[in-house]
Amino acid sequence: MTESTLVLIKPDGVRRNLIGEIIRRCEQKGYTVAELKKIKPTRELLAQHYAEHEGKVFYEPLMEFMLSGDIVAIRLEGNRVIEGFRVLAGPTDPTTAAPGTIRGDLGRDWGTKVVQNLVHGSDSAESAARELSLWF
Ligand code: IDP
Ligand code: MG
Repeated sequence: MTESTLVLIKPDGVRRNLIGEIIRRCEQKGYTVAELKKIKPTRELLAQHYAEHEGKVFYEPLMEFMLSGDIVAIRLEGNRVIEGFRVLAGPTDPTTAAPGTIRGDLGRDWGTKVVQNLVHGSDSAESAARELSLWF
């Protein structure tokens, strides 16, 4: 059964003109861009999206970062795309993310309070369903 995941190109990716490069990697892998939009989300939407991180030290910097510019939201489709996009993205920390991954190839530590790592990808089927209904 084909599944969908939510991919966000975060404000750092949009500012650095990496929208095309990130989508290229998804398409080259064989996944399909089913829906796509460029938006400036509200704080309310982001608070729902990142509800699991409320109260953590990086929560407020994360909210400010995600509010700092446009975001591209994508519904990416394909068999096992939830797991597959997380592998394409690489782990959270771009300094140690392996070369070959989006975060490993395109990201680095910029000395900011929140890790700027270019993309978000849903981490489970439950998260994907919840997040897709928030953003689309
Ligand atoms: P993920 O994006 O790899 O799923 P999460 O743990 O869900 O990582 O965290 C959401 C976002 O919050 C990360 O992508 C990153 O931007 C930021 N973040 C997570 N952990 C830290 C941290 O320990 N310090 C600073 N920022 C963090
Ligand atoms: Mg996460």
